[in-house]
Amino acid sequence: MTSANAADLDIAGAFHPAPDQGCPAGTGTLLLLAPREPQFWPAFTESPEYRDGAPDPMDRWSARVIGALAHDLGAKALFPFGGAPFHPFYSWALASGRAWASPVRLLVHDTAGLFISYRGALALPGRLKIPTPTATTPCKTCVQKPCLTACPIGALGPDGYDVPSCRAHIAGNAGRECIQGGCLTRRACPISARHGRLPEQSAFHMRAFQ
Ligand code: B12
Ligand code: SF4
Ligand code: SF4
Repeated sequence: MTSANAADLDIAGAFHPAPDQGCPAGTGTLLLLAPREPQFWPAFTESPEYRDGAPDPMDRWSARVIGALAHDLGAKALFPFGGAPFHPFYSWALASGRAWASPVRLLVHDTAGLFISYRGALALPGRLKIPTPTATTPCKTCVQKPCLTACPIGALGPDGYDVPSCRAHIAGNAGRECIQGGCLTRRACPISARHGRLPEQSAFHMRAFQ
């Protein structure tokens, strides 16, 4: 969709939701939007939201840009942030057929790998023709599965995510590598590594998470 691309976003997945999939009533098609890399970060850092120094610049950028797209397309904009109850983005990602649960539970996406992060979604009233996803989970053929061992403290592993341990680690000196370049587990995935996300963008998210 060229209007998404013009906004430095990509359609990272789409599906025709069933009534029980948490979409607004009457949704015919749900489009999941993610940063278009590598141009997203330079474009975002030029935006008024990044420059005004107020809190949550990326969420405010997403609300403005995706809100405008929704207005132009007669769609409803939905966001992964904004407080509980959250829209079920993880489940929507699985429904798109372009993202899967990785061995560490984080989503792994066909082109973004473990770096997948959605900025929002568009709920359209009509049933758009969408390509049938052809990819299968890359984890099947990833022999070494580096995501399972990359976290130096084992906070992300086969048993899921130990959030307090991760937060404690990145608060100290030993966690500087995670803070400055992004989560080592997410970076270890060969698909993430090919994706083109800039380390500055990961550092921005890690500071927000911290
Ligand atoms: C709460 C939340 C967190 C919490 C708690 C997460 C936890 N305990 O696992 C905290 C703040 C810790 C967190 C951290 C991060 N999160 Co978060 N988070 C969310 C959020 C806002 C809500 C999740 C939720 O409750 N949904 C409602 C439930 C009912 O719906 P559902 O998501 O479909 O439910 C499924 C999942 O919960 C899943 N599930 C169950 N157990 C686990 C455990 C893990 C580890 C995961 C990933 C999923 C998962 O199973 C459910 C059924 O399918 C979602 C966005 C969203 N709206 O969903 C992002 C989301 C899951 N997070 C995301 C991201 C990017 C992150 C960070 C990487 C942010 C960052 N630093 O850049 C960090 C991780 C830190 C790191 N090591 O890098 C992405 C997904 C990334 C991925 N590849 O999987 C999402 C989808 C947001 C987005 N913008 O795309 N997050
Ligand atoms: S490192 Fe391999 S096993 Fe882990 S998420 Fe990436 S492709 Fe899947
Ligand atoms: S951010 Fe660092 S400590 Fe936290 S899960 Fe990732 S690699 Fe482990």
